[in-house]
Amino acid sequence: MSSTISPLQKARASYKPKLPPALKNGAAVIIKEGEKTTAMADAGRIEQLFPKSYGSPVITFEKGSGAKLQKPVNVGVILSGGQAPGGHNVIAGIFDGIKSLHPESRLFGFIGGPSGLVDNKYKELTSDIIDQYRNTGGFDIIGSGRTKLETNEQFEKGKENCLKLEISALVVIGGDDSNTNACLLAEYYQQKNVPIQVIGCPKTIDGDLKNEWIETSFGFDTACRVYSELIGNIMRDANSARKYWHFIKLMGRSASHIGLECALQTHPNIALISEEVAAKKQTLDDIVSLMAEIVAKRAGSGLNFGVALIPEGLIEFIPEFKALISELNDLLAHEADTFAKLSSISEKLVFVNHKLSKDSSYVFSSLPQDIQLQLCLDRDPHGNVQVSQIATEKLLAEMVGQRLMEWKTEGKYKGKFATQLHFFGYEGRCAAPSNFDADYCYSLGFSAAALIGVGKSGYMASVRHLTKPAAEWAAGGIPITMMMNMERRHGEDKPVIQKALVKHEGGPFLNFIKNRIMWSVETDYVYPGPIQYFGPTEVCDLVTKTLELEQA
Ligand code: FBP
Repeated sequence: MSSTISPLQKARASYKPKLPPALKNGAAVIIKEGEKTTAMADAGRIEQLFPKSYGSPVITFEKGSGAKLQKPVNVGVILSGGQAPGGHNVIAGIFDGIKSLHPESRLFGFIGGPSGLVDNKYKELTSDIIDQYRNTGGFDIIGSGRTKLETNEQFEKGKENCLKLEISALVVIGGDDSNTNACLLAEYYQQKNVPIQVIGCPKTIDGDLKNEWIETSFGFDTACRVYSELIGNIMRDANSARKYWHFIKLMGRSASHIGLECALQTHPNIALISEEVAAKKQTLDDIVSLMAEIVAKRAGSGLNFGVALIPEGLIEFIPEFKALISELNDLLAHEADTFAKLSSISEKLVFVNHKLSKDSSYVFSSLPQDIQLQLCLDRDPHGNVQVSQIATEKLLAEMVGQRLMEWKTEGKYKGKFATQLHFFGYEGRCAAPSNFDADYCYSLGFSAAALIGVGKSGYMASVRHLTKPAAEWAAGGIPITMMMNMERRHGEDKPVIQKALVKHEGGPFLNFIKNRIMWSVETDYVYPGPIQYFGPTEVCDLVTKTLELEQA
């Protein structure tokens, strides 16, 4: 922790996050259990793979106090994957929650993500440490990492390290893949009668870990507010200078929730939604034409400027690229050694190109070399393409520029097209959590503690009714297997939590399509400004447009 803290950080340290009513008296709760559950899809396979965890009921915490623990509990916590605003408040919530179960309970943070558990790198998180991090952004209290916890050897090492510290419960704070692995770990320990509970918490700025029970992942709210502030600032510049088209790529890996939310907050002239591209089977050429038409139309009204939002994962949703990436994933998984041994870039690209099917090779060959290379970069430990490293905004700006040149030659377009390129991702991942994320995260951590208190494992902490004031929030736990289906990863079928993509029939998307034509031709920009932490509730206690419209 730095020796100097900003005035805002100092003032923010005393913010007391709000809790759902059922947790107001502490984490010793009374629970209500629902019916036996199934899985999102492929129920038979999931049941086979998770015989102990499959079918567990949904748990709701009820108002009133349950029994406190007779003995203190030692808990381990892991931050997994990309940073998301509010992680420190989840940890503070776990800490305060387990102390309310028994004042001598202890919290250990595994350092640097899941690898900390395997390599026994940890630090005890005492109240002095926790107090310095309350309501702050970042994951720096213990660090995060992308190591995949999936082998029995790792599970065994984790067991040994936990038992040495007398840890009887682990909380994994992560996205869909990390929570999938938390469930594998929970199942393994239950099958081997290892007395360690495993609880997950839904984290990711991408907003794609959500379903009926998990209304949103934490960090999405704050990250989208930061990006929307920046987009609004750029819009005001674009509208003042009137000479640039700004192509802005927005983080969010696969789903376009971030792009959609930012579009709803700021009203850009163009916002591409990957899921729509996939549904309409739009080719790269279709997308370029669509964008060029909007540029030309605005130019026709003398508006040679604009703002276009491009979701990070777009390329994976364009059908011809989807097929190419899937072939590349399998190819690079199976031929990793040969590929690594090739010394020059051109040798690597030729090797890959020769192994591709005719159609994919055609698409691959049509791309600039830098994009070809970006598509062949190392996958992340979960087998995903690292889409944040693919310069889609550059590719599109160049292709739209070329299309407009052609139209100019044909006399169809007379405007000017100068671009500025941006990529917003890291700017928002560690921002100080908004009031919403500060409250939500603390409540998630507290719920995780409550689930530990009632002896549950293989559950994800859940806080619902989020568009209402916290005084009406409902908290509980959802069996992780309930959110799973089978998907192809690294060339194999694996059980994973189903990713939530943008729904075409959902309120946020319907609201967007109702307005986008007007936004494209007019300059109807909204300037949201920075997140407000102090002041009237109507500016400080907002929820995302996505949540509002989903629950409307
Ligand atoms: P998680 O799914 O782990 O929360 O990561 C989110 C994310 O920010 C994505 O939006 C982005 O594609 C990725 O992480 C970038 O990861 P890294 O910083 O490791 O390159």
